[in-house]
Amino acid sequence: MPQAPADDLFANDPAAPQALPLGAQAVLLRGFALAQADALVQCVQHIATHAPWRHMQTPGGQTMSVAMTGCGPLSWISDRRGYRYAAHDPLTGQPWPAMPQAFLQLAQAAAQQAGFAGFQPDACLINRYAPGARMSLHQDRDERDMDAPIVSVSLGLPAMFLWGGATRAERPLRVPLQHGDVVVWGGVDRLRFHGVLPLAPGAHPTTGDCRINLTFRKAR
Ligand code: MD3
Ligand code: FE
Repeated sequence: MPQAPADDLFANDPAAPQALPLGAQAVLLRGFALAQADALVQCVQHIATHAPWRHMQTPGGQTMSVAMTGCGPLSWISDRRGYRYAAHDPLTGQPWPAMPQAFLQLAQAAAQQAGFAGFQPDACLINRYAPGARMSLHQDRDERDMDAPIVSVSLGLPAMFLWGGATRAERPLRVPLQHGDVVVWGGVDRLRFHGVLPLAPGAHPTTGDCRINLTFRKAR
């Protein structure tokens, strides 16, 4: 048997930690959530029984292709009146479901790993991409505390992420995101433009025919 070179020893080990810098204060933690992924998806399904998936309207009157729900004290909503964080789900009139311990622990562990100790998210927006769903280039600037990072967890089908610059004009890099990947970005990278290309169809053992993305934020 030919011997694998020493630097390839972990090439096929899904548990091998890999931190890929995307910017001065943005890092992709490949597979960071893999061990918890099934449990996270079960939590998402439970959350969606209380706060159903919905396609929000933009202030311009477009219907978003991504279905959303959320949990935590706050979650992000959009309608014809604008974007904002809200304590209640406008569909049910109820408070958002509580943030599961497993969500909070993972978000805090990832933030710490990326150099943002003490991250206390108060909002988790949950995005569901069916084939063809996309997110056009935007900045996340509805949070009051721009010093806190955002932690993103990718589950299920892979997606091509667009990692842009400080202005819309900068041509974005393409970053493939896979099941279990976690991205943390803050500081000087906090206001970068970003988006997601239309999801390709496929089948994933954990999520079936979709991609789910969790984003943890400090909104207030
Ligand atoms: C990866 N969501 O909800 S995750 C959003 O995949 C949002 O659903 C996207 O943008 C999603 O506001 C993106 C967050 C993210 C942001 C910047 C990145 C992931 C990144 C930069 C490089 C790689
Ligand atoms: Fe975003």
